[in-house]
Amino acid sequence: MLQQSKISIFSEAYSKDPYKFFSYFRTQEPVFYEESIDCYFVSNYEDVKYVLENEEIFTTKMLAKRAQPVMRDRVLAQMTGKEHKEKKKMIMKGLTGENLKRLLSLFKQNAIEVLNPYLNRGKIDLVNDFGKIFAVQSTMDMLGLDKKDQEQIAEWHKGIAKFITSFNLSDEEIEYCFWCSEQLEKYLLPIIESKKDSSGNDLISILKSSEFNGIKMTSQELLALTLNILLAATEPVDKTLALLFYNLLQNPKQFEDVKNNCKLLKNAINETLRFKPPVQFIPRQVSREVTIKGVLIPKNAVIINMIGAANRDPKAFSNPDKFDIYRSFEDNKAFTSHSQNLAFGYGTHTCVGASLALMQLELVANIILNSFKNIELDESFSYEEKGLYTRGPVSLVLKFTT
Ligand code: 2IO
Repeated sequence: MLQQSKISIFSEAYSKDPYKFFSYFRTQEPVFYEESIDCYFVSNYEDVKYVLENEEIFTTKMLAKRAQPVMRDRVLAQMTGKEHKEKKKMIMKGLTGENLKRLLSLFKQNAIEVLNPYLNRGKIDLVNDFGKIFAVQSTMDMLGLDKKDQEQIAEWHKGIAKFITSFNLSDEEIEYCFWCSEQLEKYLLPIIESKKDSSGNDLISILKSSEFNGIKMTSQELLALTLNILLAATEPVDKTLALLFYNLLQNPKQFEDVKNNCKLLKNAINETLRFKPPVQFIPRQVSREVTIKGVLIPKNAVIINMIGAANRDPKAFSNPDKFDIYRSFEDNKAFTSHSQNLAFGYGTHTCVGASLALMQLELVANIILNSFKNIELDESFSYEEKGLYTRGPVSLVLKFTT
């Protein structure tokens, strides 16, 4: 049996600050086995990239267990070949051209509406007063759902996110996640069924009116893709936004530069995603025995790519533990499937929403920078991050003038 790592990713120390263990993992235990969850962890940039690039050896088959039970059918990342290509195109249709314009104007409305009541208070928690609410509202607009149900959707979304982004859940917790997934199914199926073909430009309507191999998707398939988008478009938003502002506040010179030149926001967002990726783990399953850094990984084993650690690898980024928005000029493929920064993955299964995420974050950051002046962390606030699989600030209380 393989030796367990000397440091447990389930320890309190790791959960408090995973970043301080990354260099140890990369150099001392570049591939380690975690027995309690029967997974191999990979942390070097070159290895993570190699895994993500080779989809024949490193498949997404483990999603049948890790995602499908709460997604109710296959998600996009489980698909391969022509099916994956075509269905990805269908989703992209809802996120580009005229549909993109419409989405960005809806995002803008949502952002302004949620921020407005805080303007004369001079204080806002960017995570809990803004980010989480904005994320759910914007995703619901994308899917063409009625925002009157946003609190309900937010609650059920938490349950499915918990299932996919946790290890070692208790039976009761799993039952609760399944319950959330069932509630979402009960809520969404009638909506999916009632949407008329080619009547709308929301994602559910677009997917419903599309065909693959001349055949329409079943309601169950549409449900899974809807839940996939609900999760992927909601979960990382508040985290990335709060990390962006926190990183900039910690680096006043760079913050000044961004305020004086909003074109630098793209770099700041890319660097935020490199420095502290909100999605820390990307799993894969090996289709045959393979050896990485001398460690034999048996057929069918599950590998967890440590994105945070790979993005801090000095072999890929100079001075990696420094937040530096100017390094992003070197990443000329940022927000594409061949980005240097691995926060959105790499290759075939790179996040479909990457470029939309960039535009959404730019839009929100611009609104905040234009409406809030003299932004500072509130004195009473103490910074804390939470999460192993997805990770971000618990809250971010900002003081400002208008
Ligand atoms: C169901 C984990 C927030 C995705 C999964 C296969 C989701 C898939 C991801 C990201 C982010 C979420 N995996 N988005 O890592 O669609």
